[in-house]
Amino acid sequence: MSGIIITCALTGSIHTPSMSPHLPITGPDIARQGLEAAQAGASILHLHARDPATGQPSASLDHFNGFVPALARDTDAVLNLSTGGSAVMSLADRLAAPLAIAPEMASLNMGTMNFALYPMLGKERDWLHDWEKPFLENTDDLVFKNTPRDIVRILTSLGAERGARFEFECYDLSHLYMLRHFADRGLIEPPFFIQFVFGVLGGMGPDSENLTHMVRIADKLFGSDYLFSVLAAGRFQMPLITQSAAMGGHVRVGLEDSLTIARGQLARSNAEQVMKIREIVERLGRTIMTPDQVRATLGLKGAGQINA
Ligand code: KMH
Ligand code: ZN
Repeated sequence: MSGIIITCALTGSIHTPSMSPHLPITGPDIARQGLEAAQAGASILHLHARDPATGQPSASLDHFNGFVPALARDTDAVLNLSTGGSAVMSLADRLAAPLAIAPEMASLNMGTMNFALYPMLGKERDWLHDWEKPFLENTDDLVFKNTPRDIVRILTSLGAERGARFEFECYDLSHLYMLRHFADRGLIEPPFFIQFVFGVLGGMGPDSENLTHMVRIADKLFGSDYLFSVLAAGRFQMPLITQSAAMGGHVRVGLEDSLTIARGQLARSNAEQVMKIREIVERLGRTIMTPDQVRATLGLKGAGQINA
């Protein structure tokens, strides 16, 4: 089977500081964990920013600049900035830092959806920050807005005008048809790097049957014009990304998507998850792709073309 791309999503905007002491919050922490993840074999680093004082998801360019220049300097990994930010942010806020940095890659969420995080409230805990519990509670009335007009705005401003290519986040079957729609409009060029997202309440569930069906429909819609990767939330991460690797797909790990390394055991770092999936996929006979192999495969503009 072909080489395999390991993406690592370092911190995200889903988990809150009280859930794990290993979730990187400050610029130096994110930079250090990103370097370690790249050294462990991650060839794409998917990046969100946080307020270093409170751990809150942040759209601030200053907060992104707390780690992006260091990662650009110290790794050759592909830097992939989130345009999803946090579902509570406006699209203008979500786009501010990616437009300034003009990364090689960015995420692009292929549909408006519920993004319910309140099930993570679970057992009572000592919250480190006042914002955490209401942030999670209020996701019972939260819409993650990604209309066709929003998608065109991102494709135009970040893609056409700044040369970014995309990790298309597909949380549901319908998102594949939305992606096909934009291909039919000539607004996206293959190869399409499609991230199948499992286990977010509001998107499809983490059933292996859903993965095989997403591949079946993606094959029908995109033929050889796409590559698929898989991310899965929480305890479903390793089983589903292992299935992806066995099917010839690619994988995404990282504390953005799951805080654990095994059932009930917190991962001590992003790199620990990278090392675990690397061992699994190499035993399956897959070879890790280097960042430059990823650039050649996905048609990326090159690390020297970003503002970092
Ligand atoms: N948080 C993941 C479920 C984005 O950043 O734009 C999907 C994601 C979206 O990473
Ligand atoms: Zn993300």
